Amino acid sequence: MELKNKRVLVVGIGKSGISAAVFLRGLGARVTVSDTRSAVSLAEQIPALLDAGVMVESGGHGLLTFRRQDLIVISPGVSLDTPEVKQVIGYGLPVIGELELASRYLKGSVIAVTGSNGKTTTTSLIGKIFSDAGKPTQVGGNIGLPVIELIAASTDQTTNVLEVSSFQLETTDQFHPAIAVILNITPDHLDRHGSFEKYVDAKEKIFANQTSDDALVLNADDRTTQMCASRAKSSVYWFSGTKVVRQGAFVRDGVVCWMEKEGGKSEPILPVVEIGLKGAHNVENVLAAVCAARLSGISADSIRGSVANFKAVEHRLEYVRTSNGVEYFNDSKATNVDAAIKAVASFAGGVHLILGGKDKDSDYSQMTEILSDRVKSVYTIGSAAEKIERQIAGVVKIVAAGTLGSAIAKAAEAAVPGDVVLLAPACSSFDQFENYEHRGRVFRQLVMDLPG
Ligand code: UMA
Repeated sequence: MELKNKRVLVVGIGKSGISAAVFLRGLGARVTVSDTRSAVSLAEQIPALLDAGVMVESGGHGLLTFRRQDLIVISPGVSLDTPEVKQVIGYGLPVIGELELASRYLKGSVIAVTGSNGKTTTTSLIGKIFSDAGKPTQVGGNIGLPVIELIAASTDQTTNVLEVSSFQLETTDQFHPAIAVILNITPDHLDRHGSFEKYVDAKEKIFANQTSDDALVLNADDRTTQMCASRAKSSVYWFSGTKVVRQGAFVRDGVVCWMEKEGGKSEPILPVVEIGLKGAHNVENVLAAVCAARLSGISADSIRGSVANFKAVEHRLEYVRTSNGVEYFNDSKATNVDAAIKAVASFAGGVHLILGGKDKDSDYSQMTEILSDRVKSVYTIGSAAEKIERQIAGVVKIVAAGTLGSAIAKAAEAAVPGDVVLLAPACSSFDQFENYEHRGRVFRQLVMDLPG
């Protein structure tokens, strides 16, 4: 679609919306942005947008603003169920997301990574493997840099490694990665998608436009991703931390191996002990990255070096410090139940676990087994605290801490040398923090301030 002089509305003035608006102005479109936040809370963003020739609507979405457009671009945080969006879709107006818009202009090849957990770590690791191997590489997407920001520097030789969320995938149409990775699919964002089935549908859009020339990398140990294979037109490669797969990456005798073709010869990549990340889920992330790298012709030796040198990403099971013999870990990115279970499973026991935040319609009773196995005490925080306490009652000692500061203080008091204090809250952060990064930074600071 030629966008010069076309009327385009961008919904949401966050990172994605600002990038989209400025980019669209560059294409010569007549751009309006609309946000539910007040002009006061957008005081930092509005002047620059006006300077760029963008019209701004703040304090709510006007239905008339929405109707008078040729194209509507929505930010990932904006639901397709937003009344104004729903209505214009009903009128037949094209509505796409920032990822779709960006991918129409992005040059080079795309490796896209989705999943309920592990996306950021895997995306960063793939990015490192590719750039270490000397390939022109860019990393972006849900990881924090809107894909639109990658367009300017992209060339036909660029590999664009994109972390893509269900929110971004939901509004794609032509998005077409050469390699798509689905790490796992477990319940998350049910408050936004309405049901697990709809969440899975959104995730599956990652391979909707793939052909037999493309590759789809799936987790052989995850029931929901296994079922994706039958709907894919691309070549499917598997990864597994527990069994040998026909075609893909797996662990045998403590060594990560790659099998290019069913019935072929498997190739050792690196011993599992060389992986510098904690937890079985991180072995899966490495296996997925190995698939993407070997499919792109990067040598086993080069992959080995990159993986061995790769350290935990901020807020993902990030080691903070040891104080009085107690280790502190920040997994603020464990924003759903499955991620929190995986985080706890990375430790043999003696865990003091901080849980809570804003609930996402989650079922915390799924944690009971791991709690009774490995956790000494749970410290609850935030608005989900009461629900969590109800759903895990009787399984483990529960301390109603209320705030992160109080939880850390109480855990530090109770923990003995050899124990672990872990922030893996299983909830989003928006009740008490700006976002999960903010929550993780506050955790780190409070832990650094502990005596000892
Ligand atoms: N807004 C409206 N109307 C609405 C809803 C929101 O106007 O109905 C406005 C808000 O007032 C706000 C703006 O939209 O001003 C925010 O837009 P946004 O939530 O899409 O935020 P961005 O800053 O554009 O960040 C988005 C992703 N956010 C979400 O998916 C919620 C970021 O992922 C991503 O890093 C960024 O684009 C760049 O691609 C964050 C995230 O939490 C990290 N992702 C979820 C996750 O990982 O679990 C999916």
